[in-house]
Amino acid sequence: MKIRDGKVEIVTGDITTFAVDAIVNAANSSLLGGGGVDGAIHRAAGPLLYEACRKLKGCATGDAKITPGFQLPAKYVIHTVGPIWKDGNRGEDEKLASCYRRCFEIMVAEGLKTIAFPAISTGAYGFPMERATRIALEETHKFLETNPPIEKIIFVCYNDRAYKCYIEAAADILIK
Ligand code: AR6
Repeated sequence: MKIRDGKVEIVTGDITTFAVDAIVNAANSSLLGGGGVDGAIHRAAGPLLYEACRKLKGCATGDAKITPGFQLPAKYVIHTVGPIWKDGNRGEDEKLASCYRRCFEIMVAEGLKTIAFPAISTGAYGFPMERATRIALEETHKFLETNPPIEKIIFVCYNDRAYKCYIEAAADILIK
């Protein structure tokens, strides 16, 4: 589904197959790989991604760091570290919002035009999908209000439940 004159797209699929300027990785603070989307990205990018990540010396929760995409169709990977969900009262919302803001900041700083996000923190880290999608789209809305020089923000949903959550949140937040 395309929203905001095509600037935002919500799709289902595997993020490792997207030929965009940058795909976002839902990493952990070591940046040395793991399961889920992180594992899939490292497998598809090849061993040079691990070497590049090693040089970054980790990443704080809510922050993001960029590497090349190596064998991926995407030119770059922006690695961000989402919060681990506890009970919603430990700053999880703000930390997740910060992940999106930092990815957008890096995107603009590097002159990137197209980006694809997975649903950060909603797998192994246990962040409730509906709440996470609202945060993702609220930050996207705020970012687009600044008229950034970008072409496309894609939300890649791994299953139909995630897709439904994004579409419902988009109806409230992006289609006003
Ligand atoms: N494309 C798009 N989305 C995907 C893909 C894919 N190929 N694979 C999974 N997802 P997760 P987290 C979705 O667990 O919760 C790792 O071990 C998945 O359905 O990958 O931020 C890291 O190293 C879910 O909705 O990331 C960390 O230790 C979303 O991506 C930890 O997991 C995020 O799930 C990070 O946990």
